Amino acid sequence: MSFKSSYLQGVYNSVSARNQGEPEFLQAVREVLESLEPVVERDPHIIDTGVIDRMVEPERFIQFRVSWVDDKGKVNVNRGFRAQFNSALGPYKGGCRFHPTVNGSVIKFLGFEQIFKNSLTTLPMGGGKGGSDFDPKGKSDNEIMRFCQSFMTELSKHIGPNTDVPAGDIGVGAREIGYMFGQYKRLCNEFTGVLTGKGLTYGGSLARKEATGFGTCYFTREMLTQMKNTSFEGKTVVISGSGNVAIYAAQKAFEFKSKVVALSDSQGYIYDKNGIDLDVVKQIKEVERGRISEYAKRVDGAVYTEGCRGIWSIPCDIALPCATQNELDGNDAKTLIKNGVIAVAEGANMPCTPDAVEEFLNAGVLFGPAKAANAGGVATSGLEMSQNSMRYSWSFEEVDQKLQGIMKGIFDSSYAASKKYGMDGNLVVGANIAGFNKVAEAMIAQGVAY
Ligand code: NDP
Ligand code: 2IT
Repeated sequence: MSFKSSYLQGVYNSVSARNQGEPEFLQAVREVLESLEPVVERDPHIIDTGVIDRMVEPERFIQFRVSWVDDKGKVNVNRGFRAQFNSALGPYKGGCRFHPTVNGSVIKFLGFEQIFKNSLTTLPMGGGKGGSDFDPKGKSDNEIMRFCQSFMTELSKHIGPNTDVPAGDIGVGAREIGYMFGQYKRLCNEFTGVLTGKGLTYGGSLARKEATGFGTCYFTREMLTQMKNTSFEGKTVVISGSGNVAIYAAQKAFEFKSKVVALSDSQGYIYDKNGIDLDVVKQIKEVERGRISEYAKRVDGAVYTEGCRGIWSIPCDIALPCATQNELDGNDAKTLIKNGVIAVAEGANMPCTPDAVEEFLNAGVLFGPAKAANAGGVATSGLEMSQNSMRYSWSFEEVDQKLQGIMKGIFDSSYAASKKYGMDGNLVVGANIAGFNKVAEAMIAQGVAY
């Protein structure tokens, strides 16, 4: 599809020429540029400021070797990345992903989306992302520790509490953050809030672990009440993934009196018509670091099916994709619509393909895009930074209250922007424009320096 604006077409052409072989990054850029059509139309002056041309190019992109020794004494080499995408609103902020599929394209798509997501939170955070193609699966604790230490040995040269503050993402949770924090402290001789998602004994924030999943449900609640005059109560919910985001989205969905009947991992999915028993899931995933297939062995009546995509064939009212990018395509969307889905919110980053998003919007399904719907995680990371700066910590309830306020604010500003720009109820366009406007204003105010 081509752009209406020849200027935006030119920006996209230049990004695709410069970033060949990077399909995820181009997908993320295309979606934002498409959303900016009404902005450029209304305010052509934005073209002369060059903000859009500048925004699609990372301020800095760091790639480095991470070598580490496994338990057998063998030397392994992985690749580490950090995309420091945009610092207009604050220090670069965004997670680190450890997964074998990580490459420059994946890190750039995530870093690019993070700019707008962080802007939507209203907290002072720029956008960044990092990670490695290291596969934590099947590694011993000591191997994880040695890898994290080697990764941080290089990363420490590029980050700092006022420069760039990484956090977790796929394959990076409290254990990995702990090892990275320890290594940063050792190298820099500084106990600072240089990472978020830290353990509660050394500067972590209460409710950070729960925040992304809870936030996705808070956002979905706003869509349901404000756009369809309904609620979670009595609804059937399907959630993909069974990691940090999926587990706490499921917990909040249960608290909101809906029934979560399915979860997945990269190999398959479980269906439990009685409603998933989250204590069993937490034991398997958080304590044993096992596979979701174990659930069906432990819970009567639960069924495990190989192949993660089949999860979208389960009839539901609300679908929350919380695993990974492009996990739900146009055909999956058609199946969900046929089965009567009323709301979809992206707990993961870019889990729905462009075809799927189009299907949902055309069918009038409420659709919460990732930048808005999963911003609760990074928002609470922002709250962790605030607490670290104050050398103080808030109670779980205080953090959760602030998170709820932020998620409602993100919904309100996205919905308002969708109306203002003539795309009433299209929260993809609304979130992109609301996020963009603040960053653009800050970049223009700061001049053309990079
Ligand atoms: P976790 O590592 O805790 O869990 C990831 C889950 O997704 C696992 O169930 C994993 O299954 C599954 N998964 C990973 N890769 C694939 C794949 N290629 N195909 C199918 N399933 C896959 O990560 P999180 O829960 O933290 O992250 C999930 C998503 O949410 C990601 O898109 C992340 O970017 C996004 N996100 C995370 C935030 C956070 O605070 N953690 C904040 C905002 C967004 P398996 O175990 O088999 O690999
Ligand atoms: O995608 C994301 O927003 C995250 N992985 C969380 C980033 C953060 O800094 O908490």
